[in-house]
Amino acid sequence: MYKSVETILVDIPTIRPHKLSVTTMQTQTLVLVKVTTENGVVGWGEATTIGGLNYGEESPESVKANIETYFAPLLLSIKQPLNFAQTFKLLRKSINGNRFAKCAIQTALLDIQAKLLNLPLSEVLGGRLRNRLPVLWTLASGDTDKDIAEAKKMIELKRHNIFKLKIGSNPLQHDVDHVIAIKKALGADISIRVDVNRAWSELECIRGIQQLQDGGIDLIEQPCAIEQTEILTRLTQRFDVAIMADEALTGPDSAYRLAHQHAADVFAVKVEQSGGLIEACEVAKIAKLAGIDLYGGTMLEGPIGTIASAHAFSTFESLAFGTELFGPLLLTEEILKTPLQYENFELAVPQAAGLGIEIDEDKIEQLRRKA
Ligand code: MUC
Ligand code: MG
Repeated sequence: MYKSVETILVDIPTIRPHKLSVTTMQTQTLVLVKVTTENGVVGWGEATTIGGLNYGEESPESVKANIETYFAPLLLSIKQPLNFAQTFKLLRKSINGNRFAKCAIQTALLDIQAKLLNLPLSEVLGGRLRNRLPVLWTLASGDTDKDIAEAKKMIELKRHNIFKLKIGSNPLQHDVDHVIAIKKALGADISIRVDVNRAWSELECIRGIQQLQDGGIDLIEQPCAIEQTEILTRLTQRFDVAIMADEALTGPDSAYRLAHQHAADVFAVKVEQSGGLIEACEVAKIAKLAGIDLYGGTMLEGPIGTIASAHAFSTFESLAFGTELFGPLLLTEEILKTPLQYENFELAVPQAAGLGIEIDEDKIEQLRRKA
């Protein structure tokens, strides 16, 4: 039985402006959830989003309000012993939508469950297949020369050797020229992908993707609006370069529909967009059955959501396009006692029980939003 559920907002400046088609981030607001059982076992989860309501349907403030008003009283009202599956069935029955909040609560409950079993969280999700995950870096300063310098530094540091470029906020040809210039500067061995974050019409997609394919770009992420899945299908059929669904993928139901429509070559699996770690694993299973490749996505979470995602992605049979689990590296502050381990272009998935991380609660206390 649960004793308390706490939702904490933590505003942390980013290391540089992060420019997406939907917003420019200077700060990230981490939405952290701490669940404590009556026996004193603590589980953590995260429901971070990007740019308030610029990216998704839940804002940090709405997640906090909904957890405090609906999720917490429901969890605290449970008086008979329920296992994780029964508890989550109750939550699903009582609360519609709220995928990010559900993911945070589910992560915290699974963290508790895995700690009680003395197993890493990945084992509770079906079992890990890899201990390390490749991690790309997003170049999003908005300046071609700065992006090239940043990429070269990352390669030298052995931090990242695959790059995703955020485009869609400038006129199409400006963006395409920017991408091709970076690809030329970094050379044939470095994989370059783009994320348009829904900015293009179908005609713009055709014009832009043709040039990007000819320029040796490897992956085109969410070029058109969420609802325009027929356009995604036509682009997937038309081009050889891989087309990836990101925002259009909102959990297992949409994964099933997109797979049925052949609307993507690759799925960007995100634990929060999926509505939980278990649902993210279901999305991966649907992709596998449909012959769709996988990529491990991020909502630019801090270390809690990032490592929860890593536990889920470590169970995927194939992860053909790697991951973008670099969220904590975009932040100027550390909230773990021991930072996540990034080396040799990879992130290590912890071996300790639960999420396998130690939260620095004093640091969170210092940084938390007070009002
Ligand atoms: C997105 O749409 O993929 C992930 C990496 C990044 O730079 O932005 C996010 C959101
Ligand atoms: Mg994306």
